[in-house]
Amino acid sequence: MGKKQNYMNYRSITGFIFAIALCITLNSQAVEAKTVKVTMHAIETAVDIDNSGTKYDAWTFGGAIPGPVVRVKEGDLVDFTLINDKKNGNSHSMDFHAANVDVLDEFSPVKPGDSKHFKFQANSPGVFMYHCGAANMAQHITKGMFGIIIVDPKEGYSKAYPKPDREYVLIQSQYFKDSGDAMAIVNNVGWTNSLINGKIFHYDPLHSKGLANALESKPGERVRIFFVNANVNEPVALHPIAGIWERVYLNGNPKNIIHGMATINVAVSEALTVDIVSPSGRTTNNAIVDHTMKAALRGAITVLTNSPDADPKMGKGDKILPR
Ligand SMILES: [Cu+2]
Repeated sequence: MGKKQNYMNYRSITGFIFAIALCITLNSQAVEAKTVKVTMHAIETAVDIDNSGTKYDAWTFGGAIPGPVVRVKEGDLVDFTLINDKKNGNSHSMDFHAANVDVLDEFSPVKPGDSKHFKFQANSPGVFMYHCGAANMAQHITKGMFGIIIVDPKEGYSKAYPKPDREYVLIQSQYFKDSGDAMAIVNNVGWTNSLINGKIFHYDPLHSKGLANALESKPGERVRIFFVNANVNEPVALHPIAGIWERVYLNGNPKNIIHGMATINVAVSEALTVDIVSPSGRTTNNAIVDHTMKAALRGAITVLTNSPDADPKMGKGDKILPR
């Protein structure tokens, strides 16, 4: 009898210790992952398509092309709401490439005046496109409904994924002057320009006749670029003229490293992270281009100036996507 009681006590004590250990483990996981609330409004509105103020009837997330930068940490729960403004003429939807969900449920279209709420856990680190998937999808994307979600790795920076001095988001897309003809867009007919973050030659002072500001860094700094190919039909040959991609992280995942690339091919809808380190001790410029000439000369040229006078705020905080 006494022996049995001792055995029972021993069992309940080990069970108790095990339960405490489990609680501590679960709690420490819960503390790490956050819930990040993201609300976007689908807004059909006119926007500037170049640095001279040429207007374009766009469809947007939040009133600008591209939509807002969403930035979370690996493991975070994204709590997302899409509100389709009742003044809009079209249904819209949200397709996050960082989500593992149901295309017929979470990504379904939302009528004007309605909203849609869903959640997903951002379990893959890297960079991902998001876009509207409502029909005709080619038209909704070229009209401006796309953006980037950055999922920072939970391990943080490391030797393989060093802390950059500056970060920039560059999102390339195709511009069709007659964006009312959805089937022409599908067939790539009438593509007149390339947009970088919503504008033709957005950060190219030379081609924008002095109206543009180049991206900035200081000599010798590591500049990290989060790039998205939001074209509907054209791959991108991403090349930094007068430089080399010191590293390329496919899909932005720190585990997918390629070293010393002059040009990296970026598929339609693909996102990736590239690092460039300029020579120290002198001022230099890079022209980050889609080396596919029909895209470069349509607007896909971005100047990065590496100078001691670089604005210390550029490429940091909300200046990673200069509007
Ligand atoms: Cu849409």
